[in-house]
Amino acid sequence: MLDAFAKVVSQADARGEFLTDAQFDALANMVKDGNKRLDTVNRITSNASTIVAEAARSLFAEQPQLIQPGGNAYTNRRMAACLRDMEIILRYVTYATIAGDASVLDDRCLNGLRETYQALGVPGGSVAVGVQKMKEAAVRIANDPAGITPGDCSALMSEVAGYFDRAAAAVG
Ligand code: PEB
Repeated sequence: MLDAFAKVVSQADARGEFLTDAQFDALANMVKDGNKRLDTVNRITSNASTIVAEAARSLFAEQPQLIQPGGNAYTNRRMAACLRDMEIILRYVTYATIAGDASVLDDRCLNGLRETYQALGVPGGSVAVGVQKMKEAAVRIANDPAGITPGDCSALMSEVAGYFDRAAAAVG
């Protein structure tokens, strides 16, 4: 598990060289915009249940077979497992965002997840749709200019969106 700083250090050390200008600039920008990152993670974290509920409602409205008898979210046990899975994935997206690196998401959440779903008979494509819906809700909430010093968060929002896309691609 790496963060953006440890990643650059391990890359430089593998070459036996000092940090390159490009590596240094990327980290300097990350530090400069650090409050945006902290605010983003704070907002997603404190709205996690809203993000999961909104995405799940929208998924089940689009794919009602999931909540009908025989569906993979039918019965409260499966529904609870489904909501829990979405929350776990969202939690790892917040870890990747604060770290500025996807490795925690890859190593601790996504590695083997597709195979797990295949073994359980859970439709990975539907999980991927749920993750995309969490992305929409999370970016909307994180990027809301209300109640915060306004600024350009486009690069950070694409980074966050990229972590959701990575999760969706890992299971879909
Ligand atoms: C992954 N999910 C489930 C299980 C595991 C995971 C390991 C089996 C064990 C259990 O039921 O608890 N666990 C989860 C995860 C990590 C982890 C992401 C990462 C670290 O440790 N059903 C649907 C939707 C979808 C869904 C498409 C979006 O209809 C999910 C939610 N996951 C779902 C369901 C089960 C499950 C288990 C329904 C239960 C399957 C079953 O027992 O039939």
